Amino acid sequence: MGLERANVGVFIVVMICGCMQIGSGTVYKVGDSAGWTTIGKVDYKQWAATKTFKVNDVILFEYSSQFHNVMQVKHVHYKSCNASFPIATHTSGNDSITITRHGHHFFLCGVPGHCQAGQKVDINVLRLSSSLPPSSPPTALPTSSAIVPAPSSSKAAPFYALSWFSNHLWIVMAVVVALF
Ligand SMILES: [Cu+2]
Repeated sequence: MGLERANVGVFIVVMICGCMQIGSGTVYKVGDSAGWTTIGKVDYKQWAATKTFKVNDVILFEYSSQFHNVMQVKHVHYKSCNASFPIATHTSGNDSITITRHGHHFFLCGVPGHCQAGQKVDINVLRLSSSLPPSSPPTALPTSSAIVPAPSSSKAAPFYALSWFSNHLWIVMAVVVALF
C-alpha cells in the first residue's frame, strides 16, 4: 500500500470514528458557561432539570482544580453533603464522566462548605426504552406470504456493533495508527 493511499485510509477511518463519536452521546457541561463553582450561586438542580440525560452522554465538569473537585456519592451522602465516602473522585478540573447506566448519579464538591453552598448535582438518566411501548410482532397478513423482514433483530445488531465500536474508538484508532 502506497503512502498516499495509507494516508487516505487513516483519514477515512478518523472521519468515520469522529462521526460515530458525535453520534454516541451528548456532552453536557455542568453549569453551562459558569461551570462547576460556588461563585454566582448556580442552581445545579435547575440546570439538570432542563436536560434529558441518556446513557452514553458525557457529563463535563470544568473548574479550577485548586479550589474544587468532583465526587460521585450515594444518595444519602448527597443529601447530607457528606464527602467522606465517595464512590469516585475526580480532580483534574476538566473531568468528563460518561454515563453508562440509567438512574441517578449524584455528584458534589468535596471541598468543605461547597456542597452546603449548593455545589452538588443530581444527574438523573431516564430509562428511555421502558417509556416506549413494547415491540409487538407485525400483524400477519392473512393471504400474503411475502417476506417481511423482522424489524427488531435487524435493527438491534448494527446498533450494538456501532455502540461497541464507538465505546472502543480509541483502541480501534490506536490499532489503525500503529498499522499505518
Ligand atoms: Cu468546590
